[in-house]
Amino acid sequence: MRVLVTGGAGFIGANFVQQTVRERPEVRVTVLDALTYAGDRTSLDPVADRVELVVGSITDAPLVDRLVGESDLVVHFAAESHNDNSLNDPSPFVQTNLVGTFTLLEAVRRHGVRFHHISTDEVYGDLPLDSPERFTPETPYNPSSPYSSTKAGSDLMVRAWVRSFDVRATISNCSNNYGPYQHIEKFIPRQITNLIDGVRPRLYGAGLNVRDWIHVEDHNAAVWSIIEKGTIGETYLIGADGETSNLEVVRTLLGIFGRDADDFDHVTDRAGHDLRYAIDASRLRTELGWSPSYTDFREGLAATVDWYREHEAWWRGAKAATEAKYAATGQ
Ligand code: NAD
Ligand code: TDX
Repeated sequence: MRVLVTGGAGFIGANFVQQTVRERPEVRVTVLDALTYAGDRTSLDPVADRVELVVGSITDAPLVDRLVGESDLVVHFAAESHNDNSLNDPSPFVQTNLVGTFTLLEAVRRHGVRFHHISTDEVYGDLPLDSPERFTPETPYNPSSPYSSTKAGSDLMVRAWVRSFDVRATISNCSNNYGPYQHIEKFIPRQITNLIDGVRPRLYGAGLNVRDWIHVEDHNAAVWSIIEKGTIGETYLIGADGETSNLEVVRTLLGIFGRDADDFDHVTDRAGHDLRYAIDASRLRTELGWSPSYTDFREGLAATVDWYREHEAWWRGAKAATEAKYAATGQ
């Protein structure tokens, strides 16, 4: 089986490629990645001899057409993925998330290739802090940020291409991922690398916003379940019942580093900051038989801290520029 993985040098994509090569010797992987600031070819080093990396953009129609034509399956991770960046400059989000997904859809339509689209729970907007409500596949779309609105648009295109052109596609909307190889602009690795540097973690606003954390390997195992057992045209929500406030995450990290529980700073809140995400993943669990392996968040976080301690060479080069960008917005 020949699989084209877009965004395979990014956080979730690189984990997907490594897991796939480890667990599925019958799969031949080609990665298409533009190597933006968020992509890193060294994230594929452990499997470099088993993977072909093509450096290019998913908006490059002739390149995409050729690579899709040589594949049996496309797994589409490539995106501009950071909400804060989308508030500073939405234009690359429109290009990659909307135009790039359109370019891929047209190619899979032409070649009749199976497509799996990776998306986010943020397309559903947010939930109140103090409610038992969770997102389901029937929750109406209501995105808040330029990032989530472009992801929502890309999901809707996939649905339309399934209905109008019989494209064989599935969609998954996952909650917040954590684990190795996550860019240090994101919440958890930013705080871990701050703590390694002896800098206090930074919480947006009061820190009461809730995210539904899932380990990246559990996300990717769910993606394979959907590819192998999912129904064409369906949307699957992926989550591991990991609801935790940002304040609790920071306090857990402080505990792992042996620091005082109040050793953090509150900084300027994010504009339009979504309050709470929570996923009802029962379709995935009951229909496809998936369940997460990482069920102890503190243990998963501690392993992630170890990974960043042991892989300083992987993240150190981006630290100063990432923090300079945050300093400019008071965060
Ligand atoms: P990331 O930013 O770490 O990686 C994105 C990758 O896409 C990078 O390697 C980058 O170089 C590549 N890329 C960007 N623009 C490209 C283009 N035009 N052409 C080709 N490659 C391009 O992102 P991530 O956190 O790994 O997210 C991967 C996917 O998962 C995204 O679609 C995101 O919306 C979705 N998602 C992420 C999370 C999360 O918590 N990180 C949760 C749910 C869904
Ligand atoms: O320094 C910080 N302090 C802080 O309090 C940063 C960087 C973030 N935060 C807060 C904002 C959010 O409430 O932490 C929470 C998580 O922030 P991010 O890591 O930026 O993630 P989020 O905005 O929730 O989006 C993530 O999950 C869904 C991914 O980046 C998206 O790609 C995915 O779709």
